[in-house]
Amino acid sequence: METLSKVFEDKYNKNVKDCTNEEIYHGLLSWTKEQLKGRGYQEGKKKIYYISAEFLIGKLLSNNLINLGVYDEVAKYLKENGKELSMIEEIEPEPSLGNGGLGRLAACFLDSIATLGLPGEGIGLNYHLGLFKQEFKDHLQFETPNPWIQPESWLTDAGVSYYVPFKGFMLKSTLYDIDVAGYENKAIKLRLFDIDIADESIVGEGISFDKKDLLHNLTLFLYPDDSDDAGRKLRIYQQYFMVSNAAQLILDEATAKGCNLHDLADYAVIQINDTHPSMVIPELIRLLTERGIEFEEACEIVSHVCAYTNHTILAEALEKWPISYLEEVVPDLMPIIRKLDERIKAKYPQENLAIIDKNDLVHMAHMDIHYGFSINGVASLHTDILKETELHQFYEIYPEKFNNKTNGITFRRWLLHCNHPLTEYITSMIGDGFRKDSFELDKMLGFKGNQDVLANILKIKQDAKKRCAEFIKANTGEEINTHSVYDIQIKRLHEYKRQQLNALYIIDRYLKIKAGEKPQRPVTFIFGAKAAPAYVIAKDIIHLLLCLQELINNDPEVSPYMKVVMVENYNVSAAEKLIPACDISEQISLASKEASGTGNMKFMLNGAVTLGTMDGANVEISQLVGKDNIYIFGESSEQVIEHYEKADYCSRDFYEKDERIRRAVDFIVGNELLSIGSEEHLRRLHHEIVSKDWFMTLLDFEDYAKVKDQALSDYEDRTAWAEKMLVNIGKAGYFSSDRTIEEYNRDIWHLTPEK
Ligand code: 26V
Repeated sequence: METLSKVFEDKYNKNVKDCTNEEIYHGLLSWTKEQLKGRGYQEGKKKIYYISAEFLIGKLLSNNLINLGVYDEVAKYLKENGKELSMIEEIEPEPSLGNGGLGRLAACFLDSIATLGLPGEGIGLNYHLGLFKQEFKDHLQFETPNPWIQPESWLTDAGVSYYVPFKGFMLKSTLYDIDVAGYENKAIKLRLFDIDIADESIVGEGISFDKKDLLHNLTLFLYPDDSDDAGRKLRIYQQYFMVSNAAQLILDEATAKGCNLHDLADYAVIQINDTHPSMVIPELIRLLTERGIEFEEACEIVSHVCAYTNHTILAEALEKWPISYLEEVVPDLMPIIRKLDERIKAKYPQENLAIIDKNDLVHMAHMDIHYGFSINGVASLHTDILKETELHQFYEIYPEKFNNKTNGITFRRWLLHCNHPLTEYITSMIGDGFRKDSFELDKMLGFKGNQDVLANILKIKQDAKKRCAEFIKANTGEEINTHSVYDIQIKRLHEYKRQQLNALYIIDRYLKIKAGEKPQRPVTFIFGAKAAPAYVIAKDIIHLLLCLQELINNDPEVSPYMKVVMVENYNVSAAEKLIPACDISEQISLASKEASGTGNMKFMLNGAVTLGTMDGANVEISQLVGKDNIYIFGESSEQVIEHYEKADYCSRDFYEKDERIRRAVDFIVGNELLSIGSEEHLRRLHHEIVSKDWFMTLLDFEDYAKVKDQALSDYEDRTAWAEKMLVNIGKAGYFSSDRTIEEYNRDIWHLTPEK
């Protein structure tokens, strides 16, 4: 720790004992950056370029210290000097470069690529204000900017820039790198492109800004509000800026290593993370032809370099851009996209295979599938649905391109970093081999029935719940009972994820308590979620949750038995505090709609039991843990898909026929909530549920309530419950992103790992 002491001497002319926490954070930041550089980077002839509009990396200090193998040493050194590393972690601002699962997955993948010693890099954009910061006022969500870049940060100017051609003007880029350390291995780089003249001062009220002022706004926000044309066009500007820079960088790096462009596939493989980077395909073809390669050969080369991952089957999330937009924003690409489309139409005249459809919409995913060599889904059920339903017509012509890569999470962040007590306990039981080989967690299963072990696991959970209660108090002001069951649903707010189903259960329970039915143990229902700024119903659901929080927590008759808390500005740092404390993990999407989910895996790894539908990776979790260690409810994906095909689901039938459902739904517009909340929001939500309910909440309500009651009653047998926790932890090894990345490399990338 001598070099670290010296940093404080040199930087502040002080002993670490006399430094403020801010000074220690900045000292640690520059010291850690040096350590990372000293490690060196994974190198190799062929590289994976993971291009993504989102990298939800979370705070980096602790994670870097863990991966560098110096966390304990640094913590001890600080402690000896009267400082607490956990307090210093609080100083770091969280980069908010993602929305949810897709961005967090990209971050977990970088950790695993580095850990496995694969040459690679992530490529994205350096959004100055990231995703918005969420604030609650009058039980409503408000959005404000989240500036996270400080003068000293994890970003390093790479000294690289390119010109990106738009219609009538060029934009010059600057590249910033963030080092991502492998666990006890070298680092790789996350490369974030930026414009030089991004100007935060153009942001007005909330997160409003002039969407047409591209010279100043291009890299300000992630996913600016796309409810209007200017917003949608801005997204295309951002996407093209990202992929044009990426393509130029990739060609430069390859040629520097001796590539003659004809053999590009020996130097580069590109993973297209959802369709946001899909324009990299025509852009690479454009650049290759500019550098003297014939169009036909350029298509062939690119088709051996690009692979596409699909992350959703929701129609509204599958990008289709009008030709007129692309003509306006990226005129150099449109002739290429037309040619790509004509080649396909000549061979496959069916309308549903076309890149450009009869309404002049460009289907980005179709371009990826025709001109990429691999297409994968993110959980086994999701890939089956792609093959059999959503993309069936493509599966018929390209069966060999389709493959599954079930998502995973990095155990460095989601166990070692966020849950030190559990990590230490597991290590004391089975050694530390699981840190490199996650399947070793399996050894935990040998302790089934061991009363001491089960008691210790319960104690660790109880301590985590105490720490979590402090976080909740600080975040929401609410006091929660640490002996209550912690039932947690944290994820983006979306109708298909069905936070509203959870809310209806809460209302039903409230009504029972009011009617004198007192439950045996209190439950705390914990939520965290951001709604897209233009997503009206999602914001109405937040309003309902916040009104329920106010009503229930302040009712002395009810609050001893249940509380509701909605964490403000849910993000990675909040997740790290909530997940270790969870008893029941809510994974209740309408079957077939959640491609995978990754929160489900984080909860399981930390000893929570899943309450979920047979959707996404829940299916694989249930196969692994067995039916005694998971709570499954609701209709199957086949049944749901059939309801959609036959259009035979009618929520009003359920509302009219079922008294219990009707009472819960009508409570949304009853006097209790109307006296707290806004009539407009509550009435709109009520109407949505009764007359639309696109995601079939009422269909699954009865079974959900029944199975949830069962879980709560089973919780009372503490030993039996601890055994469920043990099995969940022991079986979580499969969900390490190291396993996922090994599979990507084995089946798609074919890179040679460095030792
Ligand atoms: C995007 C949008 C944007 C426009 C408004 C509606 C909407 C709805 C959904 C999405 C999702 C985009 C893709 C995505 O984030 N998928 C998530 O990817 C995770 C990682 O694979 C996976 O675990 C989640 O199940 C999946 O939802």
